[in-house]
Amino acid sequence: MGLEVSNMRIPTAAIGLGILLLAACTNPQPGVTAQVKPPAGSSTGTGRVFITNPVQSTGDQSLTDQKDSDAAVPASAYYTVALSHLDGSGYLQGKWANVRSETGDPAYSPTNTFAYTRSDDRFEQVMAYFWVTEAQLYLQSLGFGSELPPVNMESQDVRINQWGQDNSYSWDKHDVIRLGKGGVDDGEDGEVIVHEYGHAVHDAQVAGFGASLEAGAIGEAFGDYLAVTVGLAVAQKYGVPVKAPAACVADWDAVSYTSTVPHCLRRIDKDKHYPEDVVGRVHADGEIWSRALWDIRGALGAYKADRVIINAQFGFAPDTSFAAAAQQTVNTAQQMYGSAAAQAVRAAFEARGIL
Ligand SMILES: [Ca+2]
Ligand SMILES: [Ca+2]
Ligand SMILES: [Ca+2]
Ligand SMILES: [Ca+2]
Ligand SMILES: [Zn+2]
Repeated sequence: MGLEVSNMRIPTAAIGLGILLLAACTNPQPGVTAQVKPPAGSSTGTGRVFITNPVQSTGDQSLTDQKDSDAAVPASAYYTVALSHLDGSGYLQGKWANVRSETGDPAYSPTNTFAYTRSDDRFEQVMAYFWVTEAQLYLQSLGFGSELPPVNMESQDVRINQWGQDNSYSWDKHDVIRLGKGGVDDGEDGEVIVHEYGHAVHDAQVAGFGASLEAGAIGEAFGDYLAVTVGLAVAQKYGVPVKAPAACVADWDAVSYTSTVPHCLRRIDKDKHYPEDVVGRVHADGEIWSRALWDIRGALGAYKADRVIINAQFGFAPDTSFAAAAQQTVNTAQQMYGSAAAQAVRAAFEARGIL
């Protein structure tokens, strides 16, 4: 199901105005608010979030949006977490994420305490800050930025806006993740946020990545895979149960669009095979590639698999084919972990008909 508008462009004037207005309302006058800012150097705080989303953590597939009402989601779906790497301004800006919203007030706390419920637009801002930061920290835990080259190791801009449809997308030309509010607000599902972060990762690794249908499908597939692998790592870190199939992507965002259970926007464990299951749409065709990534994870374990998968992406051409990208991934596995790992990666792509 293709619910993202990729390649969308916004009139530059509108962007400029939006940024001006945002700048006006999120940058307090020096001296006016200085006394209520967090103490200098206060980079940590707390936030209230979903992990990864309410359907996955409660196992209740009957949850629905109910027009963004607090009553639609039980209190047990909220988790209080540590927020890290804040810049001390009192806003949700920091070393790895820079969140601005075009709806509602910008979340601000002189004590870096950000506890909101879902009907408050500031809740999605906290979600965006938390999940983008966690995604970058996960990449760093794999060695990217130390032993391996950095991957999108910068304060990623995120914008939340009120567009009518479900239209989250990563706008590579301006390096900004946009989260829409169609159906369930996109920012209420950690897997939607990390999926978009996956596009930012590709954009950071290979300029202009996604210039062919198969490259576009790889982009969607990797976003789905990253959403799952980061989501599972964070759930484990905070002791949050996973009560939906692990391979189900965006369980909560999907409730507005799917009628069968479990609600999944897409899955990364489908049995699609190349080339007969190709339909010419990036999200659907991506399910061929993401299944291969899922199988690599099954064979090598999350840590090795994710290091290989992401490290290989540095060598993908912007308009790569499935076959070329698969071969690059096999070669990377060979380089990093030797023949047995390379053979396991090859087997995963062979099972999809890609190699
Ligand atoms: Ca909301
Ligand atoms: Ca970026
Ligand atoms: Ca949505
Ligand atoms: Ca999920
Ligand atoms: Zn996408």
